[in-house]
Amino acid sequence: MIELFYWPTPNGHKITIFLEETGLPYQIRPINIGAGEQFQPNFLKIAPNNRMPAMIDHAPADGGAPISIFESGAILEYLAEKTGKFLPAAPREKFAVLQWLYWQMGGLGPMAGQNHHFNNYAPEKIPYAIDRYVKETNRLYGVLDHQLATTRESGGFVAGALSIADMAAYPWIVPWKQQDQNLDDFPHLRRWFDTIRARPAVVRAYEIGEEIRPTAPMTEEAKKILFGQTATTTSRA
Ligand SMILES: N[C@@H](CCC(=O)N[C@@H](CS)C(=O)NCC(=O)O)C(=O)O
Repeated sequence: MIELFYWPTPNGHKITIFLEETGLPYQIRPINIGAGEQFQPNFLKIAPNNRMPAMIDHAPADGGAPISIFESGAILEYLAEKTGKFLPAAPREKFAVLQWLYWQMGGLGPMAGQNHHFNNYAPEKIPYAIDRYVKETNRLYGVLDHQLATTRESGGFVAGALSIADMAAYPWIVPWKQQDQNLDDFPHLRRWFDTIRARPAVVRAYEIGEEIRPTAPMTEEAKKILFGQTATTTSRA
């Protein structure tokens, strides 16, 4: 059984998509990041970066003690190896996937995240910051669109066949309007996006998110918890 510490955000959706795609049994432990639950001492023990998602595998393959993991990329890689799904074992094919997984972790996720912040949450509209992250998001969409054009004949997903690289990238394209992008400018990305969105496992993953998501918009209190954290925020928790 996988215990998943989760909140319905793009990084959270990555893992529920994987779990729904594979049918691996799991139980969600909601971590309400707007209420500061990411600072609970028990959570920090497994997720020292005070970010979700995180997970505990209570039945690891080696039969030993439970394994806990934080960082969505590491979780996807672990679960893919555990199940033998969505990450080929042969080095050539494996790294064709992993390079795009790390591209998402180091590029698309952080840049689109700053885009969301300055476009939607920052108390002042700072044109330079908005422009910088809207443009960088746009560049990354172009990179992905080009890659999807090149894999068209070999499966049509990021690395050819559907993989954890797709599951990492897709949730960060879902808010494309919020990111001030136009999916219709990227025909291959649009095709890929529509294909993934229609998958029953992806539909289920987002339904699960909707059941947990608060209906009210982010409160000022939640913004105080989420933005402006420093080193002392975690050490005081
Ligand atoms: N690189 C991390 C990022 C995780 C992350 O940023 N999670 C956000 C929600 S998407 C979070 O838990 N935020 C809580 C906070 O800012 O205190 C991953 O991919 O797992």
